[in-house]
Amino acid sequence: MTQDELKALVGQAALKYVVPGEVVGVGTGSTVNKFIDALATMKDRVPGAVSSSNASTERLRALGIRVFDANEVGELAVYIDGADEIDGRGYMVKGGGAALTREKIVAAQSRRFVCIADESKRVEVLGRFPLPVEVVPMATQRIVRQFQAMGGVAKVRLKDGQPLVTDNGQHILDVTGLQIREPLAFERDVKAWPGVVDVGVFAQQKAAVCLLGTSRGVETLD
Ligand code: ABF
Repeated sequence: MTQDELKALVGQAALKYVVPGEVVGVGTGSTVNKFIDALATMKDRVPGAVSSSNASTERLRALGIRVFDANEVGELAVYIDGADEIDGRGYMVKGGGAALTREKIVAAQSRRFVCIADESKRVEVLGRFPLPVEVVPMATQRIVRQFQAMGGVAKVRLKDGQPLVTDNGQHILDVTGLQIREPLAFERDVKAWPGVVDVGVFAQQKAAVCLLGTSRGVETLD
């Protein structure tokens, strides 16, 4: 099966975690787009969704699924989102789609985080994928130096030759050269650096369940 077919497989499989009658938390990325397309087949059975990005909001609305502001609803039953890397404990690197801050907010508002990914995202140790960090631009160089001090190389993510601006109006650093063996401590420490809006390590808000698309079918890690 192609990677796209594996993403569709897990996007469809995630439907069984959607609670009829409840608003759904929706992440960002190409795998989540497959879930959104699948969710449209049962849109009459849910009131709508809370979205983690403008991109997901546009796709949901285009398919006739109502999008609520996070402050309009209470706790969500489930949050469905992808990942760039996931280790054996359900800790993840996320943010390849530049939506990590809102993804973590919606994940925190949800009772159950269900991660959907193709098997290429499974790693032993987090860090091979460049770690996304959302930063306030004025703090960029200081944060670059802090990552340098731990052996990381941080680069501002560009779009059309200019710094990418997130949905929150901030910038993204992508950090290579890290091996994140203690995701909980790493997330806690980096999140505390002045100027860091959020870091793309999801350890506090890790997935309760991971649906992994493999050539043998969907593997459920929980
Ligand atoms: C999103 O899903 C991002 O945090 C993560 O980068 C992305 C994975 O994208 P894709 O499903 O397109 O591989 O949650």
